[in-house]
Amino acid sequence: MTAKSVVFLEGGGYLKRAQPVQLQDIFNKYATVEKNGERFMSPEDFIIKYLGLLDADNYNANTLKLLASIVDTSKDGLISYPEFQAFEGLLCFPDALYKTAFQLFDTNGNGMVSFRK
Ligand SMILES: [Ca+2]
Repeated sequence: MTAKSVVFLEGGGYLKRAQPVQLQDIFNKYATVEKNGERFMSPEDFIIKYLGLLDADNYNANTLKLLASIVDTSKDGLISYPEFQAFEGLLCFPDALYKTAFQLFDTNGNGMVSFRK
């Protein structure tokens, strides 16, 4: 595997499932967008600040969009608390995590991911 994929899979300890109350606190801490009284995370809030997956000063906008779209199931460009919660739940299942990681690296959509050995 490439160094990048290892970073994603380990992901700074976020695999530990948070309790609902903590989860709401975590979400509010990172959510910078407010719309109609509801808080949302922007793709930057979620991918860069929360997950720390990309370098804040030097990231690919397409990669950011791709990563955020996995969680943004309503495809409105913002991550709501229910979407965030669903993602946290998803990460409890290693298979789902690998599938997500696979989709991330299968950027040309051919179902194949090539890792240099
Ligand atoms: Ca959304």
